[in-house]
Amino acid sequence: MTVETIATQPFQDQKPGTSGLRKKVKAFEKPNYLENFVQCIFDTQRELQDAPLVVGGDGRYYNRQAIQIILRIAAANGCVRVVLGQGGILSTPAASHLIRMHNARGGIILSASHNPGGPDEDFGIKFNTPNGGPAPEKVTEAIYAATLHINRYHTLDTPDIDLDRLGTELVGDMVVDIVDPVSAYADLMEQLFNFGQIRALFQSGFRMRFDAMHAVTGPYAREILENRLGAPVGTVINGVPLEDFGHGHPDPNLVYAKELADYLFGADAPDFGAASDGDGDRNMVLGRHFFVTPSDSLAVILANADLAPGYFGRVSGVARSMPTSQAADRVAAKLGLNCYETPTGWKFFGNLLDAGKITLCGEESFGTGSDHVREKDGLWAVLFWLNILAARRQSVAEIVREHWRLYGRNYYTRHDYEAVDSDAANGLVDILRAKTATLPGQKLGSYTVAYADDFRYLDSIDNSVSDKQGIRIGFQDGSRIVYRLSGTGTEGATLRVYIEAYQADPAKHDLDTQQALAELIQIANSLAGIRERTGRDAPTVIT
Ligand code: VG1
Ligand code: CO
Repeated sequence: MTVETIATQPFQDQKPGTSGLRKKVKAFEKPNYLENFVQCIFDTQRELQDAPLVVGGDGRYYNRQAIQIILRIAAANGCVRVVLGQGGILSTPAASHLIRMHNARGGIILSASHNPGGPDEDFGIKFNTPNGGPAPEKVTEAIYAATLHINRYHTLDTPDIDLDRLGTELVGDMVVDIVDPVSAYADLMEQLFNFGQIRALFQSGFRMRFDAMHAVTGPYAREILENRLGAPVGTVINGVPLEDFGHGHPDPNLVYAKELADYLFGADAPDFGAASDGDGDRNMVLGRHFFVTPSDSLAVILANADLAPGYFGRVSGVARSMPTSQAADRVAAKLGLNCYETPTGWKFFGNLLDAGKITLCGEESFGTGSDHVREKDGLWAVLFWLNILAARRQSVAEIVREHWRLYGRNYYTRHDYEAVDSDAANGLVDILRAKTATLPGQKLGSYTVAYADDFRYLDSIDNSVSDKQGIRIGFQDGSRIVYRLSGTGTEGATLRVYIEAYQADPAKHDLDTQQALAELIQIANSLAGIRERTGRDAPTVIT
């Protein structure tokens, strides 16, 4: 088999963001765009040749074409074996699990996660390291540096392989093992949670709905919830993965998973509702007429971890991303567990998980996970909740309210301003950053600023430093306002404003969140001059 070496020109815009390189499909379809990036992965990660490489994606438009291109480049670069999900499909957590299970040297995951899919929408590619987690910044920076001066890539002149047939295919001399994307992952879940107890819960008449949003989790949820746990057929809705997610926005929040939210807040609401995103790593959890914020979900899971067999007596600590509410910190303090604050993005949890410093971790953006893989895991979180519900036999609302009585409530909201003019958004953050030095001690409304900075993270394991991770303004009573710009969008800029206040008094635990936080929201808007700078009167999405 002769390797072809093709001349190419660098692209200037291949810097990975919060979670890989995400662009419009049209950008990826440009000649050599994907090829360059993939070749740079091989140029910088030399060890990828020897052991298996795991490849799969969320099934969105361009997934199949991209996989054929990647397989040829992998073979031409001397990779000996690839483990590929059937049909080119792997949820992000399932890919992470396969990397670990096969002792792979890494993985390539194709997804733009919660961003819409289709010929005019988004695509993405991400490299994961042998621990199964998203590559840390030093790796993504090396790949990016290579993209800036690449002048050739290697490929083979071979026909496309059949991605749908389980078994072995050859691309040149490279073996491609096409595996069932679901079974190994479902087996792992069965080891972590008490499936017998959850089965009994369903038998008792407990009702739930899982909205797969026409994204990758459909087949996983059907196998686990309906086949292995005995939930009635039809529990999983929108369960067929589609290349454009049925024109939807596969982002499990109250705005984009409206069908599910309406059902859970309606007259015939079931006991439990959940949804996942495009690539299966996010989760939204709802009880009957009750929304659980992701920050609270992490805290409740931490407080109840002993109820799940895979976690009984072995939780060492927790980490949360900086903008995530401090609810989990309160549980960790009470239980005497380690607690870490990391920048936004799952890649920052990897070192802490690998070192055993933490067992559980989460982000306010509907991401929750543990050391079972090195990605956040949507279905895992849903199963953790089912395990808790099955063991405690209380409603979701009762469990969360009881949690607040015990630990206090961290009122929390995130306001997103999507597709804002990039210069305006950067200007807004620059001005805030400049203000931070003078803010401490100032009184804003009834709040006094305790500290203000641009978050800088020092990784306690490898001593790497990541700065400019978001403007934090902390008040004397523990309330916080955080501003940061999204690193996953593909159109203009997205400004995220995160607002949090702690309430210990149980008599004040049933307020509407936006009302409870009204004064802080006002302060956040005026301090940053959001209306004047972005021209927006209101956020695009409020969570
Ligand atoms: C967002 C979230 C972040 C998450 C990231 C990837 O990033 O805020 O918490 O880790 O998406 O999630 P940003 O930079 O847009 O705020 V996913 O489900 O895209 O892999
Ligand atoms: Co995702």
